[in-house]
Amino acid sequence: MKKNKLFASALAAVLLGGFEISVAGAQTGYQPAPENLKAREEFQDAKFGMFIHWGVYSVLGDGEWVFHNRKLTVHEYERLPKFFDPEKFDAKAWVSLAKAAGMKYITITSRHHDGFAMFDSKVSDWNIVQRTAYGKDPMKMLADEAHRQEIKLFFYYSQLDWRNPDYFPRGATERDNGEWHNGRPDHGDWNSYLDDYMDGQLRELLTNYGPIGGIWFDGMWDKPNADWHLDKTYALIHQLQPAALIIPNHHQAPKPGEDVQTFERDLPGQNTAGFNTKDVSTQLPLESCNTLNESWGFNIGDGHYKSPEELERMLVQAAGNNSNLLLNIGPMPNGEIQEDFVMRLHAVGEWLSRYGDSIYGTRGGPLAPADWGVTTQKEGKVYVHVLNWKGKLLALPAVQKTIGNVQSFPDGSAVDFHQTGDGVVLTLPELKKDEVDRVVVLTLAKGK
Ligand code: FHN
Repeated sequence: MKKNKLFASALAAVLLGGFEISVAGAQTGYQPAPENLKAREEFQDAKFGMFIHWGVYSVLGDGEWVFHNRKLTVHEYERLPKFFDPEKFDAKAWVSLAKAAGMKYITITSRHHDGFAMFDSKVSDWNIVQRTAYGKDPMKMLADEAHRQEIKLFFYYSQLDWRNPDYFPRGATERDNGEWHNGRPDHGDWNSYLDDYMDGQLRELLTNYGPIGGIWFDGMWDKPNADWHLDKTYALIHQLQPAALIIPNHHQAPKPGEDVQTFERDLPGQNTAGFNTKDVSTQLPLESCNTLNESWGFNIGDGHYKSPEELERMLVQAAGNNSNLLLNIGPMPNGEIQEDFVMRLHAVGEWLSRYGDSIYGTRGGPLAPADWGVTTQKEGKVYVHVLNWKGKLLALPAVQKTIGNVQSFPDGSAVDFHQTGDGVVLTLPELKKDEVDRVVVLTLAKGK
């Protein structure tokens, strides 16, 4: 899509320009609190989350980068909130949909690059309560409902800001070869932007919404060489809610103070998108985010929906790469989630109701992902997810422990196998019609 090309080229410009991308001053000496370590484990167990991009940009049905892509001025963009009145927004329906899809957490844009707070902020009136006819705080409604339905809610927070004059000097997206001047003055107070505006809003998000899952940061890549005062911001978050996870989408190796490493439109380490790092943490939980169609924010012309089968495979691939999948939808400006998303999510939820045991609570399996598929593991079991193998016999590399028995999953029928020191040969169950993932579970003999 247009935005993605622009985004990729902005990043490529930074990379090709020979800059060493570095984020100065992360939270040095950070020791995660016990509740943070517990939250990391729970995060890994969760495996599947709902990503939601929703803001005043949704009104134009052209994605969340419309401010930038149409080269609008701040003055023009400021008219947009007047048209945002999501009278059909129903927090219960959104949370229930995530649960029906088998998703175990939700990450929503509390504000995107337009800087517009989708929550009741006292730091600035550039927020949903004060600038829209709607006048309510959907983040509060969602947080309350998420607590009621016992699902974790994370707030996406864009550090990049296309409206605030103090976001100065400007980053790569606005310089954009000098083609976009959105009318901001050529001066601003960067320190005040970070310490007063951004940290002020983060303090609100971490105090007014009950316990939250964490903060999902995005946008540092716009000014890769700036001092983002991460030391201060990360310490503030960990002090206000020690269990809250910091998940930065800066496309680099993790910095001290960060709790999860996330990858955009990519499996960990693969960098097919061209802007992710190939450095994969062996310490932190991993996450991979992707879109259900091709857009993040509501895009009225994007009908490129992934099928339930593709989504299920994406989730299996993520789990087999020891990662979560955070799957995005962009609700409509009236607050409804379009049926195209709803029915696909229900289908995935139905599949997970049968195959979930081979996904939830697992970690990446003992065998490296291969052309035929991936493995996951938990509690003395190895789940072999055969995604791409039509033959009857499948030869796997050696599994360190002795295998007690092998069963087809989830039906439990016995599967023939032959284990030697060199590997394991499985006689695979027949491929059923439309089966997306043939799962075979190896139960390891105790103590060997
Ligand atoms: O520019 C954003 C984009 O709009 C979207 O929010 C994605 C989600 O991972 N992150 C960006 C770029 O990395």
